[in-house]
Amino acid sequence: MQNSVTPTPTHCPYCALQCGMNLTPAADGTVEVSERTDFPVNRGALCGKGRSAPAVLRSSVRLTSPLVRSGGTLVPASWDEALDRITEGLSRTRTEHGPDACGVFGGGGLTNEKAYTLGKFARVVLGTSQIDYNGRFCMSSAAAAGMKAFGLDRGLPFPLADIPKSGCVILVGSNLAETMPPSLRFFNELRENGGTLIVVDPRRTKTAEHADLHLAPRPGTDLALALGLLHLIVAEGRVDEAYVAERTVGWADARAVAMAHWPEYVERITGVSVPDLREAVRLFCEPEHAMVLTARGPEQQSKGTDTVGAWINLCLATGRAGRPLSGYGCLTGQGNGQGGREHGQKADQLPGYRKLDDPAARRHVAEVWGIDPDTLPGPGRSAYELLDALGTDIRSLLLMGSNPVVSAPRAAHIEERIKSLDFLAVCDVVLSETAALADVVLPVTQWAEESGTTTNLEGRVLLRRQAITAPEGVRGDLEVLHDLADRLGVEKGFPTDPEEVFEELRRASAGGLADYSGITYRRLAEENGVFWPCPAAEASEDAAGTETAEATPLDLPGVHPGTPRLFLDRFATDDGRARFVAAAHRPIAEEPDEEYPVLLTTGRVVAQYQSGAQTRRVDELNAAAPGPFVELHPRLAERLGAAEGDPVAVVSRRGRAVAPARITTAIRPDTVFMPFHWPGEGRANTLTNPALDPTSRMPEFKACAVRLETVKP
Ligand SMILES: Nc1nc2c(c(=O)[nH]1)N[C@H]1C(S)=C(S)[C@@H](COP(=O)(O)OP(=O)(O)OC[C@H]3O[C@@H](n4cnc5c(=O)[nH]c(N)nc54)[C@H](O)[C@@H]3O)O[C@H]1N2
Ligand SMILES: Nc1nc2c(c(=O)[nH]1)N[C@H]1C(S)=C(S)[C@@H](COP(=O)(O)OP(=O)(O)OC[C@H]3O[C@@H](n4cnc5c(=O)[nH]c(N)nc54)[C@H](O)[C@@H]3O)O[C@H]1N2
Ligand code: SF4
Ligand SMILES: [Mo]
Repeated sequence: MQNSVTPTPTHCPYCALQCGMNLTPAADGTVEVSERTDFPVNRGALCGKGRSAPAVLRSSVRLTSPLVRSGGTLVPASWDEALDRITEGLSRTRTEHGPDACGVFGGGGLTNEKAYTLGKFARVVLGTSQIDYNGRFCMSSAAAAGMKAFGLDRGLPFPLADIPKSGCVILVGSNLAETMPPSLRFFNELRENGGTLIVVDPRRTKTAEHADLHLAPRPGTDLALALGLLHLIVAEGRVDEAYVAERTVGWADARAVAMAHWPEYVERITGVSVPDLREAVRLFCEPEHAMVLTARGPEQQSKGTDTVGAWINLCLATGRAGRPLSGYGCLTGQGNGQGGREHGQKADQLPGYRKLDDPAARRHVAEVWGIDPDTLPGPGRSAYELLDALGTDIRSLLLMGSNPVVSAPRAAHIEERIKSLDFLAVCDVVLSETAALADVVLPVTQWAEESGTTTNLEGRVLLRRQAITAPEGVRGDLEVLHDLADRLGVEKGFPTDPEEVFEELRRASAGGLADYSGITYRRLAEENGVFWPCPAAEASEDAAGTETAEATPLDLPGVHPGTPRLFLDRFATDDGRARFVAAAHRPIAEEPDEEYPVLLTTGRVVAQYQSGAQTRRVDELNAAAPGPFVELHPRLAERLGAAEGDPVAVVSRRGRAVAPARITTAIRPDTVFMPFHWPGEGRANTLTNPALDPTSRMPEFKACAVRLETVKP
């Protein structure tokens, strides 16, 4: 902590870029953000959310006292009373219904230390298998596809700085000009260097405006699109046969599936013309290096895992994975979307990206935790399934770092499930829509008020440093978990110092896929982040077939430099080869019909973040993005009889939402788009379909059937 005028170098609380910034506390109690140019991801640039993040530190918008429900309303209470109430609530559920009736729900915004401790708390203190987190709604399909294809899942297998040196990048369903604005620079530099950018999005987004080629498929048809491109790659003789033979498995089956997807058939399914398909193949295949990057567009589908697999196939067939300046990557979303899924808050995982059903993994982690491996619960339900079981199988819930009343699919139903709980405790910095339903709300410290590590979309582990002192009345999440563990009879093993937690996490992750054992707070501070896997010196066998970093200040014998680039020698599978997937096109879970003839897709705008719990409390962001809207094509608007700004009702089988029309030719005429940042009447998730991907358990946020109605004033 620093109180002098020296700025503290730290990182933004929001998205997966984890932009570097400097914070300086001012005399009037506010905090000033200034440029931090030494961090290579953003080199000083910030988006409006990052610049205005200190506004959420003000006491006027945040919680500064615990709240407990009394006579139906939430009233301020002491920490002791609030913690006692949570202890009682959880203990009663456990006694009456067994440990699995206690649920825990986490978030990809939590630091590695918090995510790790939350997973340990669930399994060791509560003894429950019922823990999952909002990352399941985020990039879980890409994670599953990456594991299948490469044996390892890390957002990008290379630093962002490699992008300008590649020859072509296909961005599938990412609107990074709005969702990660400082990253646009890398794509503009790619084009300045003579490379090309292809954007695949049903809307001509701000990102698509920077593209050399924009393909606008019908939502939910990315799998067919990738198969059509692979078909042309084969038909035009562009397969790298030597690479396929040497470094992959499963080509014959993948090839057979692709050959059944003729360009004309794919055009009919996707709406992307055959000449555009051919042009995309030419741009992708001609340069020596090329990349495919996916984001939520193709991933948030009930076939997201196969869809991402089909895009990975394009890299494999053309020899563009595990080679310099080439490869497949997923643009993770939340500040710690990557690390949050590696250290044990996911239903089926233990720290270090270990599997909960692997006996060796259980033994290793149980030893670090000082428990008998037989007492470790098994895998639990996925996020939507967990929320759907609230009030029935799961009677009490501890929630940290998510606002599902706004962000879960089929949100009105989930809101009812939450209300039917016997007991709900929420730790948050603000009174979110979900916190407002709780029996106990605990006010916690925020990014600038505490230290901790996050892992950005490049797999770069970073140190966020405390820059200011938290206001009186709030406590850290780690302190909350420590105090609850203590009250629930586990006095040891829940330290409140993040560095102490990290030291334990290092040991727990040692030897796992996401090995952090060679990383220390000191290194993170000195090296501007370290890429995992980074085993401790004595175990520095190269797990992932990787190239190690350029010389660093700590490039000493016995110190592993970290792994900026993965798979250059071999993939992380047992035999070192990547796996093709062979999956044919299939429709979305809910195709439009006579009653619901239009497709709804959902996503983000630049000035709001997620459920909006934080950013809806910042005036300048609200001025830029004041509320929900329904984006629709002029032809659809005309048929409906709606003019710009008219309220439009969007109705699905799950419910009805109303928001003003925003009419634009930038969207397909068969599709409407709604951002999901707002609660209430305009809540997009009232409409969305919780159909789940069979592997990743990701809900289909990106496509469902709706009808539009005008609303009488
Ligand atoms: N401003 C802002 N930035 C954010 C966030 C935020 O809430 N606000 N959230 C952060 C998080 S957690 C995440 S996960 C990332 C998300 O980052 P992105 O994935 O870039 O965000 P989205 O807007 O959800 O989706 C991207 C695009 O997918 C398109 N799309 C819709 N359906 C389909 C489809 O079927 N196929 C294809 N190919 N595209 C489709 C949408 O039109 C949209 O433009 O952003 C991070 N950054
Ligand atoms: N329709 C539709 N729905 C979507 C999506 C979509 O594209 N379309 N995208 C999905 C995706 S990708 C995501 S990631 C989810 C995100 O949706 P949510 O999971 O709701 O994410 P946030 O709004 O970031 O919620 C984080 C909450 O935790 C609080 N918080 C922040 N930091 C901390 C902390 O350190 N400790 C504690 N205890 N609390 C903290 C914040 O104030 C906020 O209330 O939404 C999903 N929902
Ligand atoms: S792009 Fe992401 S990390 Fe960077 S300032 Fe904006 S929200 Fe923060
Ligand atoms: Mo996300």
